[in-house]
Amino acid sequence: MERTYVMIKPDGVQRNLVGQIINKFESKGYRLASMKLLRITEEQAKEHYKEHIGKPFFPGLLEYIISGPVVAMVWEGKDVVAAARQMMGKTNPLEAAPGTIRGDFGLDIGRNVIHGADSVKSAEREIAIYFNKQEICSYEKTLESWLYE
Ligand code: DAT
Ligand code: MG
Repeated sequence: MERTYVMIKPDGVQRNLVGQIINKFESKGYRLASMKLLRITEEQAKEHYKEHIGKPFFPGLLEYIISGPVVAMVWEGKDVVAAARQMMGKTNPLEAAPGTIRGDFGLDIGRNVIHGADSVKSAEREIAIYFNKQEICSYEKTLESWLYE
């Protein structure tokens, strides 16, 4: 069973999209393993987006991501890393397919509502930036026999 890191960005929180976004992951069948609302620090943001340090959009990205609270989540389930990326849609909301989160809720690449880890390795690294081990809940749900063959 895979685990991924998903984060509703400050614009998603401000625009009251938290419930709708969580609903998509829940109703798809993924299991919430942890969640919190937090204002991330500059240090966390730099660690999270370290691959983008030095790029022209980095200062704007940093300012945006620390500009208000985010909802940090850990979701578990079959192929959840790739599935979450598909559910989010392409990075630029104008290129994201209708029906995806960015496709339905966004307009601008610098206000694209949601983050999702791009690999199992990134997910592990990002989860460790925002959660400690005791905050990750391991449990089973009885309906899982109706989700998985
Ligand atoms: P993703 O969030 O789809 O993994 P990414 O890792 O390439 O995309 O970039 C991280 C974030 O940085 C992205 O969600 C929005 C911002 N970003 C990326 N490329 C950008 C660009 N060309 N102009 C402005 N912001 C950009
Ligand atoms: Mg990325």
